[in-house]
Amino acid sequence: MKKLFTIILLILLTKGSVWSQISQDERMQWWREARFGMFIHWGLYAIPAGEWKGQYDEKKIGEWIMHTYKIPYTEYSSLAKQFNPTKFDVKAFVKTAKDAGMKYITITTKHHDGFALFKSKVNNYNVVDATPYRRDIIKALADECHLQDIKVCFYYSQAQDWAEPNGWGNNWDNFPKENDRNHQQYIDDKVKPQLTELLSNYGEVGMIWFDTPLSITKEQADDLKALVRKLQPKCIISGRLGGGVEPDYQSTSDNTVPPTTVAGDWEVPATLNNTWGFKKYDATWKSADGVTRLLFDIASKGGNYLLNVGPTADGVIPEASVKILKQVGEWMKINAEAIYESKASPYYVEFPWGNITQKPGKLYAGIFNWPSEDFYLEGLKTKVKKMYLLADKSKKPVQFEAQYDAPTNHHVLKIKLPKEAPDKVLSVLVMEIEGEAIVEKQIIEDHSGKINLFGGKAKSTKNGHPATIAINNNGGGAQNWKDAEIKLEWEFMVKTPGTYDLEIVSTETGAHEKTDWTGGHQVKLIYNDVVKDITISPDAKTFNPRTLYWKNIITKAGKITFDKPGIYKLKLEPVNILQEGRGFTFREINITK
Ligand code: JFZ
Repeated sequence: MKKLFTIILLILLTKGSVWSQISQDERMQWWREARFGMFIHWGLYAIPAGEWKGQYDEKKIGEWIMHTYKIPYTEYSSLAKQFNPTKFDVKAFVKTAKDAGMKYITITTKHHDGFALFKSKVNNYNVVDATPYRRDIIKALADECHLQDIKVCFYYSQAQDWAEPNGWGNNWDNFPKENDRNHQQYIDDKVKPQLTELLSNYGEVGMIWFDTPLSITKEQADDLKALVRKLQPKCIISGRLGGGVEPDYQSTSDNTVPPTTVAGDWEVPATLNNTWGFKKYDATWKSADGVTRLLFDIASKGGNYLLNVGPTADGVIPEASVKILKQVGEWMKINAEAIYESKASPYYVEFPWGNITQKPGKLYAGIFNWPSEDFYLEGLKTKVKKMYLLADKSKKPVQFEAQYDAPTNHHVLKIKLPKEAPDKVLSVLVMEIEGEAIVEKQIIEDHSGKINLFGGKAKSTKNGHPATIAINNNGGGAQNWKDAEIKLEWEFMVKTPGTYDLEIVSTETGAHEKTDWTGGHQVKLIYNDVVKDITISPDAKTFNPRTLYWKNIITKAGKITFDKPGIYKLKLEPVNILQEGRGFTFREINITK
C-alpha cells in the first residue's frame, strides 16, 4: 500500500514538470496548420474613432489617438464612462472569423493605452470596473471560441502603457522622465499579474501576442516567457517579446510580406484598411481579391496571415470588413486544401504569375495572372504524375508536357490550362508529384526570354569575403544597404542569343502611411568586358501585388547582348551609395527579351 501511495505521489509531483513539457513542434502544430487568423483591435480608442476635438489625421492609426494628440490620461480615461458596446455579439465575431476560414482569433486585451478589456483585480482601469458595460469581453470571446473550437489568443502590450507613470511611452503627462521610471515596477505591478489573470481565468489560451518591446531587458523578457510557460506550457509566444529572447515565432513588420520563402515560423500582421483600431473615416479597404492573393502568397512562403478587424465603439465589426472576409471565405471553401497544413514553396523566389504551396506528394500552384496561352513552370526536377484544377471536383487531368534540355540540364513543364481561369481571384493547379519537390538552383532564362537576377540569389562579397544584404524591407528590397564595399554577382544561363533590356529594381519602404525611397546611388553593372555606369533613378514605378503599399521602382539600364547560348556572369558593384534614408533598397535585376 505504502509503495502504491509513493508511486501516486511521484506521479502527481512530476505532473507539473514532466507532462507539461511539450516539444516545440507539438506547441506550434495547430498554429502551423492554421495559416490564417483574425486580429481584433478594440478598446476605448473606438469611441473617438480617429477624431479628437475636431482634429483628424489620415496617416495616424486609430488605437494611437491618445499618443497622437497627447491626450492627458485623466481626459482619455474618462472615455471609459462612455464605453458601452451594447451591440457586441460575440457569436457574430466568431462566425465572421470562421466564415473567412480563420483558425484563430487574437484580441487586444490591453493595448498601449493601458485599458483592459477584461476584469482585472490588479487594476480597475478595465471594462468591468470602469465602464457602464460592466461585462468581461475577453471572457465572452474566450468562452465562445472554446465552444466553437477556434483558438483564442491574447494581444498584450507588455511595455507601452500610457496610463502608467512607470510604463513606457507617455511623455506628455506629468510622469517621471522615461529614464527615471521604474519599468520593472510596472512589470511587477501590472504586466505579470494581468498576464497571470489572462492565463488563469480564461481557459486554454492559444497564444500571447506581445508587442512593441521598448527597452524590455533580457531578464524581463525571460521572466515573461517563464511565466507563460509555467501557467500554460502549450501557449505560444509571439515574435515581439523583446530582450533578444527567442519567441516561438517571428512577426514581420506590419503589412510586410517577404519576397521569398522564409524558413521557420513567422506571421504577417496586417490591416484591412490603414488602421488597426476603428477610424470612422478610414475607408481605404483592401480588395477581397488582394487579401486572398496575399493569403496564398504568405502561405507559399511558409508564413501565417493575421488579418485585422477594428470593431466600432458599440461593438460591431465594420460591414466593409465583414464583406471582404466573407469573400475570402468563399474562396477558401473551394481552395482551403492549398492553405491549411501547407508548407512553403520549393522555390526560393515568388513568380510573376503567383506562387506555390506544397504538401507531401502535392504542389499547389496558385495563379492570379492567368496565362492567355501555354503556362510554363520552369526548373522543377521532380516527376509530375498528374495535374488538375483544385476547383474541379472531377479532377479532370490538365494536359502537360515535361520537357528536358540536356545541354542546360533544364526542366520545363509546358501546361495546357483551360482558356478561362476557374477563379479570377486565384486559381489553384494541383500537381501530384513523385517524392519530394526538388528545384534547380541555376538561374536560367525562362520561356518568355526573362532572366531574373533576384538580390537574394546573388553571391555577395565584401573585399572578396562573403557578406550579406538583407532582402526583406517592406517592399522586398534590401534593408539599409549603405555599404558600397558589398558587391553582388550572379551566374545564369542564357538559352537564346540576342539583345535584351536591362533594368534594376529597387523598392519603396518605410511606414506605409509615409513610404519613402532614396535614389541617386551610383552602381556599375559588369558583364563580359562591358561596364555600365548607372545612376539609380525612378524611371518607372510598378505595383507589387504582394506588398500593396510599397511600389517597385524601375531604373532602365539600357541593353545587354548575348552572342551565344551559355553561362554568363553579371556583377553589380556600387560606386557610391547615398547614406541618407534607407540606403539602396535594391531588389533585383531583370533581363528581358
Ligand atoms: C504595433 C502597435 O503599435 C500598433 O498599434 C498595432 O497594435 C500593431 C499590430 O503593432 O505597431 C507596430 C509594431 C511594430 C512594427 C510596426 C508597427 N514594426 O516592427 O515594423
